[in-house]
Formats: sequence, C-alpha cells, structure tokens
Amino acid sequence: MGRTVKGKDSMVRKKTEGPLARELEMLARLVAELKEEEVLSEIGRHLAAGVSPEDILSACQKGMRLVGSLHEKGQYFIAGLIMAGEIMHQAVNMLRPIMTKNRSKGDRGRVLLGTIAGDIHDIGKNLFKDLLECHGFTVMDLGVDVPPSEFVRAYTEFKPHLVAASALITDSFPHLRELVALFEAATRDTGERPLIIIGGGQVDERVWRTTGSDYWAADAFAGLRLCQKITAGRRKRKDSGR
Ligand code: B12
Repeated sequence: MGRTVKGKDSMVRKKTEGPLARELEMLARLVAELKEEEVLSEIGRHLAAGVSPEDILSACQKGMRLVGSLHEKGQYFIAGLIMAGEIMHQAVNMLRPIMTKNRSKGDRGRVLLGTIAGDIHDIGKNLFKDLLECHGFTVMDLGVDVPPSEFVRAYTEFKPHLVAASALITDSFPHLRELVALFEAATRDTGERPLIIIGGGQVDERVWRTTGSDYWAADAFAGLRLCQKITAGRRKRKDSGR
C-alpha cells in the first residue's frame, strides 16, 4: 500500500500512482547515479510541493540500495559508497527540520541505541534517533561499532525501556545474537531482560529470527511506531515492525 501525500491544494494523491510516483522513482535514480546537486534540488522541490519527508526518504533509501547493488556488482568502488553516504547525509540534513518540527514534550521512554560491533554505518541510526527524540523519547546513543558488552554496561547505568541496535553489515549479524544472549544472561536473576529492537537496511524477518531479538523494523518510521506502541504498554513480543 502506498502512503498518501497532501499537496498544497489539499488534494490527497497516492504515492504509488501517477506523476509523483514517477518523480520519486527518478529521485531514487538520481541518488543511485550519485548526482548530488540534482538530488538536493529535487528534494527541495518536493518539500515545497508538500510531499511528505517519509516518502522522500523512502525514495532516497531505494537509491542507496541501488548504490549497494552496483557496489556488489563491482560497478561502484568504496569511493562510490562514500559519495552516496555524503549525499544521504545532506538529504537527511534537509529533511530533519521538517521531520522534527512538531517536537513533542513529555517522557515517552528511554531508548539505548547503537550500531552493533563491526559496523560503522550510522546515517540510518542517527535518523532513527532524531525521530525518537522529537517524539518525546530520551535516547542514549552509544555510537558505532559497539560491542554487546558495552550495551549491557550502559543498560545498568541508563535503565532504558528499550534497547535498539542498528546493523547493515551481514558479518555483524552474529553480534546481534550475542547481544540478546548477553542480556539474557545478565538479567537471568530478575527475568527482566529489556525488549530489544533491531533495524538497518539489510535486516529482515529472516535475520530477526536468527537473532532472538523481540522486534525488527525495516525503516526508521516503522521503528518509531513500534517504540510508541511498545511503550504505550502493549508488550506483546515477536511482533514485526512492518
Ligand atoms: C553509505 C554507505 C557506506 C558509508 C557509510 C557512511 C555512514 N556514515 O554511515 C561508508 C562509505 C562509510 C560505508 C562503508 C562500508 N560499507 Co557501506 N554502504 C553504504 C550504503 C550505500 C548506504 C547506507 C545508508 O546510509 N543508507 C541510508 C540510510 C538512511 O538507510 P539505512 O542505514 O538502511 O537506515 C534506515 C533503516 O534501515 C532504519 N534503521 C537504521 N538503523 C536502524 C536501527 C533500528 C533499531 C531501527 C528500528 C531502524 C533502523 O532507519 C533508516 C531510515 O529509514 C549501503 C547500501 C545499502 N543497501 O544500504 C552500503 C552497504 C551497507 N555497505 C556495504 C559494505 C560492504 C561496506 C564496507 C565493508 C565497504 C568496504 N569495502 O570497506 C564498509 C564497511 C565498514 C564497516 N565495518 O562498517 C555493503 C554491506 C554488504 C553486506 N552484506 O554486509 C552495502 C549493503 C553495500 C553493498 N551491497 O555492497 N558504506
């Protein structure tokens, strides 16, 4: 199902249909072609036309996945990934003020966040953090390449309601499993292991099952909705974020 956007004339258009869908597809292609200036100007134009940041972000993410495929096929080298990261960084800087405009007050809960050991990708993690904070969550961000033991150490200090780990590198997935196991061991006496949510471009239902974590989400918005649902008291486990 496509999300809907409200244009200036308040007509609701479906993202999956018509000219807007084609334009977002073009945005994804521009990202994949690493055309920085055109990407940024297209984003500016979409924002001015009232397209939701969520739809713009989703198009950019699609472009980044294309970059990833081109890298896998040997058509882009590390310089391509670096350039893509820079473009995405700028794109997020443009979207952030709009996404965080309606900052809600109050304490929705505490989230301990970090990119798991062996992985230095942080653009998606930082975006997820921004979204959480502007929706009233307090986030302790441990940064990137965080060993599971560091999550557990920070847990005892920060006492979060949720632990969230980002992972984009498949070689790092075993560390997600280790994270869950370490928390199980550390909280065996009390039986109160914190709920653990994982996310990041390569995480899917299959990965989630192998880690033993409680939840997973395919993107930062789904992750936010999940955190809101969980902290609203519905502690139903093994529920996907999609
Ligand atoms: C940009 C990029 C880089 C940049 C990262 C810059 C940075 N500061 O993060 C740089 C150049 C540093 C980089 C380095 C490398 N990269 Co890289 N990189 C990418 C690329 C193209 C885009 C990632 C990105 O920023 N996407 C945009 C953001 C917004 O999306 P996202 O991260 O998925 O996050 C979204 C959601 O997933 C979600 N989310 C993210 N985290 C979390 C956490 C939670 C809890 C929740 C709920 C949600 C959530 O929210 C975000 C918004 O919706 C991906 C391709 C891809 N398919 O993703 C490859 C990719 C991840 N990289 C890859 C590789 C191989 C590498 C290198 C090993 C390359 C090398 N030879 O050195 C190194 C890794 C070093 C390391 N140890 O980590 C591979 C991984 C393959 C694999 N199977 O493991 C990919 C898939 C490319 C590919 N197909 O070849 N990379």
